[in-house]
Amino acid sequence: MKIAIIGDTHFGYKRFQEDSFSQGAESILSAYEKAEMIILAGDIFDTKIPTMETIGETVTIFEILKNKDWEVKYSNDISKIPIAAIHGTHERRTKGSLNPIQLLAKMNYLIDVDNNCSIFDLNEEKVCIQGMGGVPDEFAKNTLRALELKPKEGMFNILVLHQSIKEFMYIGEKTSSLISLNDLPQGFDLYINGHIHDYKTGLEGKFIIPGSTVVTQLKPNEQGDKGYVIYDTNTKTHEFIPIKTRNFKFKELTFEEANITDIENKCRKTIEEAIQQYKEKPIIKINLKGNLKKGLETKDLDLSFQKEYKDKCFLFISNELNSESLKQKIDKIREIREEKKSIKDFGALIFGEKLKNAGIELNNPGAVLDELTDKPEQIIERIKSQED
Ligand SMILES: [Mn+2]
Repeated sequence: MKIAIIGDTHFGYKRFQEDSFSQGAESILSAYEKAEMIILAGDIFDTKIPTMETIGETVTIFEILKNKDWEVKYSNDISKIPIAAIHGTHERRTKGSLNPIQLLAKMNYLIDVDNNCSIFDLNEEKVCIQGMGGVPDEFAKNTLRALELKPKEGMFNILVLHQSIKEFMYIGEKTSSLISLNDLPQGFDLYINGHIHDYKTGLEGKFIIPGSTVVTQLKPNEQGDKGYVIYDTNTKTHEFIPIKTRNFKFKELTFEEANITDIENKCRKTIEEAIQQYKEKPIIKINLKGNLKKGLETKDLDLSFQKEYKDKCFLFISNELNSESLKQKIDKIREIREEKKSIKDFGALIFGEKLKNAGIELNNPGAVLDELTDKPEQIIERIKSQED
């Protein structure tokens, strides 16, 4: 079976809304031509409650998929088209609320494989797809364990995730709470992961990250080709299919005792080179680092020259000059935030212990605590209905 694997399309992403639709659609429609089924690895939409316009635009793209006479059949309901998906972290809503992937499933545009084992047939071949929709990274390990996902005998088994994975993070990113490849349930023939926005593979081709189809984070790792993957279950090999995307240039400029004109000139040079290099209005992100000449302050910097380029590129300049003290401030905020995070974990731990003492065993007390903080009325409703 030839399976197209498409990552984060982020339909409706505000900053580059048109790109999100045109580039996502290009991947989906190319997959429609080339593959026998499609897997979407989460963050199809950019938000958990997309606008009507975004839903409308997305439905228009998915509607085309219904035109094909798909040979691959969904075993539970052969009238459905073989598009499997999970929700990503951007689409995650609390239990009981309808997320946009569940909405598309209700509209028969796809099959939601979150916590669900779905079997797809192509003649004699059976492919079983199981998924875990995106959860906050600190809950990933427990949620994965609680689902107890196991491959099914006599089939080609695929697990679809949408998480940060320790082995694929960059230097400087915090990895201690992340799941690693070793935490994955054993025995699947193929692991697919969304969430990470550049194409990557691991486990000798058994772990595939297709990457996003649109630039959203303005990070250096988003400069590479964007596209999707076609995996062949017979040869157990895959191919990355690049799509036409808006070019993205990331540049870090470091200064030492710089004056204002130095900075402007270097910025202009970078911008003009990128405009020259790429024909169609590129995205340019410049990070200014280092320090200014003594006596000058960050506020003396005039970046109004940016306006001159507004028709030629999408320009983002981030000013981190003289940021020694600023950096310390950021570190402090980060520290507090991380502390908060661990307090949350700690809270889940105490909560779990208290419940245990009361004779209640929960697989994932963190998720219940999450629901309690996110949507307390829902839990209260549930308790009330049990009291009645
Ligand atoms: Mn994403």
